[in-house]
Amino acid sequence: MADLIAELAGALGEANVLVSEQDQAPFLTDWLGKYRGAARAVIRPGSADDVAAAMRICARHGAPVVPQGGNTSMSGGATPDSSGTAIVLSLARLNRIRDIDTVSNTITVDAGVVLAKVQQAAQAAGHFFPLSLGAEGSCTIGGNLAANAGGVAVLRYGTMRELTLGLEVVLADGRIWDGLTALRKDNTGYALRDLFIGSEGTLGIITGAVLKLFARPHARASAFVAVENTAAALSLLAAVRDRCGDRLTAFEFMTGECLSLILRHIGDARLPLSAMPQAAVLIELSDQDDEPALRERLEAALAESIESGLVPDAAIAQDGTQAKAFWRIREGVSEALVREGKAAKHDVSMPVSAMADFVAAADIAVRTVAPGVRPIVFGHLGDGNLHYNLLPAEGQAPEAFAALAPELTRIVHDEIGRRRGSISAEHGIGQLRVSEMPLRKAPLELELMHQLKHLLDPAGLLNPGKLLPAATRN
Ligand code: FAD
Ligand code: 2HG
Ligand code: ZN
Repeated sequence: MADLIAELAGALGEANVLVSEQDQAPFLTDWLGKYRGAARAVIRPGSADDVAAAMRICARHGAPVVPQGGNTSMSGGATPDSSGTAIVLSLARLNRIRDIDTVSNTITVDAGVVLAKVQQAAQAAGHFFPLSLGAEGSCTIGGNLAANAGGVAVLRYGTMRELTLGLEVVLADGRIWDGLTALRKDNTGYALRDLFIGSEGTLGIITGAVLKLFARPHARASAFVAVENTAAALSLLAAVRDRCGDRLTAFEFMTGECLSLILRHIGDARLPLSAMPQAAVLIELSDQDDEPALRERLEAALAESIESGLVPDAAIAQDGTQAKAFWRIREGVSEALVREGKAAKHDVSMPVSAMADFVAAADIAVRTVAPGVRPIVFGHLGDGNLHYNLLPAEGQAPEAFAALAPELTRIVHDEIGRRRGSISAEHGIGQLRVSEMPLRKAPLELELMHQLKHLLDPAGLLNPGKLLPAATRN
């Protein structure tokens, strides 16, 4: 059999098969700097047909394939293991907007298109694509789909799954499934699309997608609101929802510790309140009304909460620049955490009604085991999704904290289990959580997942070591 690398170079062109250490380097570590892998080659196909050809070659050679989009995974999902046997398949060259249909309200794109480019294309066509997250300048639609990304507008528009109508997927054996339909109603059997969304590159390589477009909101109103704790934030959520209904687009929570961290590390972040609060919420409304009317509505909702004593302080953005400054704070959290040190990260979800109790219980439990540990808690409160990050106690050696981290994670996830929550709300299982799957998933659920994996990838070549633990493979 001809050499794997030579065959790939023959199919994709030598320039699209990267073998040198220097060329491969950016593809072999993750955004958080937690994982470092090795690869036989990084390949850069330019079309779905190229991906299919590459998959056929890899299947013949039994070479594992790690799909990679923008490489912003928070769970090490796009980083190969250290064996050096994998082919990293970058979708970056599949970067075309294929079609915008303003009657059907859909946009059809290659999987490697960067999210921000899709947002811009939708806007240029007078429409709106609502997925929005801190990494939107570099993450790709394929990665968003494979991770079923959430972000800051899920409250109103749903996760990536809810924003998707059709998919094009290259299977492990190189066949192309053309499921690029733009149908909003199709009851002709199992929803294969939904199988691939959230599959983290373990069932197929997504090469294209039909996404939903929405009416572009004409008005936005944003407020940065102090609250005393998670329970107060939840009461505020109910009050704002009651007053503003579906206009409520984002409701992002941050504790005071989280805000202090951001101000310490993000140079251009400024707190828009008179003093550091116990916690704060960034609220955004959007609709088709005019902006002053929407701002008035938000002001009225907040005035009631200020009067009732629920809200000690609040700032309402008077223009787009101020609103942007509010969002700069929220979007600086991940970067601030990285600058502070290695956090034990948790991306958990639970019923919204359980959140205040969860935070109180988890804070006590982790402090019992690790006195001085610093919980940095923030997230998408309206979705029942918190990012419960733990930083070492001041002055604690990183190695000492790293040794404690698995126990802290067990404690946090036990609290989540008690509330029937999930140990991954939006970042995926990747390699970060894979060993916890047998503990946190019902055996029947895991068995069915393994059977589906076996059906679509019998040789186990697609993103091995991610999502499904090898030890429980049937
Ligand atoms: P990658 O990191 O390249 O890959 C992610 C996973 O998808 C991997 O398992 C990979 O193998 C697989 N994959 C990639 N492309 C394909 C494809 N075409 N076909 C099949 N599998 C593929 N996530 C949220 O949900 N909400 C947030 O608010 C959020 N904020 C973030 C903020 C920052 C600063 C960062 C760094 C990350 C954030 N993330 C968030 C995490 C991450 O999930 C998203 O950034 C994004 O969805 C990943 O897209 P990507 O193109 O970078 O995918
Ligand atoms: C966010 O909501 C992301 O900002 C990243 O999901 C969360 O860094 C994190 O823990
Ligand atoms: Zn998030």
